[in-house]
Amino acid sequence: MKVAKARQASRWPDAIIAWVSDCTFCKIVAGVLPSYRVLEDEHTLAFLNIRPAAPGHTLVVPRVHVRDVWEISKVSHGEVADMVHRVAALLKATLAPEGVNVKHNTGQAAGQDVFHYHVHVVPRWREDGLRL
Ligand code: D5M
Repeated sequence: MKVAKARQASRWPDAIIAWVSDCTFCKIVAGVLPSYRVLEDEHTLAFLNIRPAAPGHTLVVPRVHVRDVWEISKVSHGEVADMVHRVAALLKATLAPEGVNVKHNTGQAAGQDVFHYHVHVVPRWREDGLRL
């Protein structure tokens, strides 16, 4: 069931809608799937990646379900960008990386695996051997 349609069609609480949704990140946002929350605000959530490319690899998502960069609104994109900026600062202060990758995949062809818009924030160190 598509979350946006379910929201329009009912007055069910978000957690129940997320429970019946097939979207993993909607479930995380609603708290019906566990995650390690790094930061959150009214519009966005940042949590640790379950398959981290590096220590501190964080994902930033809008709370609303939106598929990819082609679907996300300009406003929501700005809110996610703001949270990415905060997460990058937090990672710098806590893990002291020498760099950071900020990355988004849209579409299977580009490597998108979870179809709820998300941005990867990956701390980097010289010679960490990562190929992102
Ligand atoms: O990245 C999707 C990312 O989502 C991938 O790196 C794993 C991560 N993932 C998948 N399920 C979970 C849960 N349950 N918690 C945290 N992280 C998760 P993509 O850009 O779509 O390839």
